[in-house]
Amino acid sequence: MFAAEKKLVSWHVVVALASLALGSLFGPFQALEHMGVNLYPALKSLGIQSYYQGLTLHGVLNALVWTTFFITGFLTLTTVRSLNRALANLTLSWVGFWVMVVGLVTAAIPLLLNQASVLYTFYPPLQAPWYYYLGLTLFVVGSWVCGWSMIATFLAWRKENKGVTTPLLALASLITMVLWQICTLGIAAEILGLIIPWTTGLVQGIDPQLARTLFWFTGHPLVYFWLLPAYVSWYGMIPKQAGGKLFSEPLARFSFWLFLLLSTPLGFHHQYLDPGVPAVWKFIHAVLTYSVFFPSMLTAFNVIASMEIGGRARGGKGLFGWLLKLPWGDPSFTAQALAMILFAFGGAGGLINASYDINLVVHNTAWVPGHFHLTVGTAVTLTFMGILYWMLPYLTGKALWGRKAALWQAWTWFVGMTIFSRGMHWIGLLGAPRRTMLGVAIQNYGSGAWRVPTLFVGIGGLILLVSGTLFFTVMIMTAFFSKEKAEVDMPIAEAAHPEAIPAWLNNWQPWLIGTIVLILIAYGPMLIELISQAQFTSPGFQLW
Ligand code: HAS
Repeated sequence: MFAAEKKLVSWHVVVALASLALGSLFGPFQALEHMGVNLYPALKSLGIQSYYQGLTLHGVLNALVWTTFFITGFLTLTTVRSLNRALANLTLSWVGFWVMVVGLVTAAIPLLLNQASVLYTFYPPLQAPWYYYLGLTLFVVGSWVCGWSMIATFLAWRKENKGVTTPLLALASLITMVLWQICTLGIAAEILGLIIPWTTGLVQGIDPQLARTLFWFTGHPLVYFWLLPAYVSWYGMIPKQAGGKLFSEPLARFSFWLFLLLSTPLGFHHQYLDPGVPAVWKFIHAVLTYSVFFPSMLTAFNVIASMEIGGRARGGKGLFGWLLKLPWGDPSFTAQALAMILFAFGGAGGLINASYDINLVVHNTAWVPGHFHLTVGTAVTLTFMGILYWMLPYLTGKALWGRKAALWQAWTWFVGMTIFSRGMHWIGLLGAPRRTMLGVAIQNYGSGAWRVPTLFVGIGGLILLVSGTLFFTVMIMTAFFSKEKAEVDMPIAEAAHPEAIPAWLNNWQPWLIGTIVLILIAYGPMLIELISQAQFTSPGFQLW
């Protein structure tokens, strides 16, 4: 069933994994550098000229490419499988895929030539060649097209199924893609309206404040574009994998709608220290940031309750006995459960970042990468790895090779990331800047207090290298060398209380209107002011 869609999604997975393989390779180099062992000079013969080129490749390939290719593939699969309907226009999905690939190749050339070492946030006035930004644009447009194909499929299904409630997996997947379509308008405006005219010489300068604001219009909801596919699995699949049922389906739907409503209008929490944004707007976005914390708390409650149902159905007794009965021998479940545990810490760190005054202590320090390695680096990436432990057999029809190795992989990622991010948070609190060669700083300034946390960073990075190697070994062995056949289906969870879903949780209109109105309120006046006062004066800089 869905053979054509499986082929399409397999190609998404191939590109995603190739990006993760190359991108994550730089992680241990960075971690070792922080520990005082700088191996970057040895990479020069391979064409990697500096720490910053490596860091840009690490950020772009992991945070942007691995995630987006995986997500567009995975959500296509969850949509068709849960609607039980083939894609309405398979060609459109292939077009989306190839536009993404062309965009990736176009952007990869200047990256590999060390012409675009502008880090993954590409803040002006750092400047890369215009075709780097063109590549990024094509990449995003390709992902839009993949989303349009999902929406077209949903509309065709809706015509054939009038009045039927949309299945949870499809609804959650579509909400995620719609969120993406809305939020990427920010970087589309930044790149097409400011950066490309500036890099092609049509205008002489750029306004960095306006560019940053447009970037974070997309940059914050981007993190929910990464997170929500993990939530699709935590709500829609993990209850079944745990042997139970989804505790509350209406609550799950409510959480996804809240993410659509609240993810975008809070980007100023990344700009608390930007002088060009008045304090009142920062305050409004701080309040909204605390409101987007709420659907994650609903998720924590609902997902843990669902796992408890599973643990008890498997014979677990007492207050916590059910925890031991969960399927800890299943690498797909274990990877995702461990991802959730570390997300609780990453989320708590997010609340610290979100606080206007405490942010002054952590902003632009190593604390921030400590935070996002627990969130996108673990909650998201380890969940996607866990998903692949059932999805690769589902796509290839081959049994997972090396279940034990996969289990070791999940645990080593958990342990490695715990140690690594502990070190990063710690050294950040000691004032170590992010995106900086700390080994050099330690040698020059001899800061003794940084010694132990940087050791944590290096050791954590090495454990993650072991984990990454195990992961790719399992993937390659399963795809190419597994002899055993396997009939695997997508694990779709049932609702524990299959009560009727209230109409307001199945209706796009009020949520879409609410989303647009809230964005206009939270961004409109400030964008008008920034645009009307824009100074296109800053030249481009190439500091590497
Ligand atoms: Fe963040 C910076 C605030 C979530 C990613 N964030 C970043 C950056 C990235 C990032 C990449 O307010 C750096 C950007 C850059 O390069 O400059 N973040 C938050 C807040 C949340 C949050 C309030 N972030 C995420 C997620 C990310 C992510 C998710 C990626 C996927 N973040 C900030 C702020 C900054 C920031 C500021 C700017 C800092 C600065 O100064 O630059 C919240 O959404 C978090 C809510 C989540 C929770 C956790 C709920 C727990 C769950 C699991 C429960 C299950 C359990 C398992 C415990 C409160 C759902 C039980 C297990 C069993 C076995 C039973």
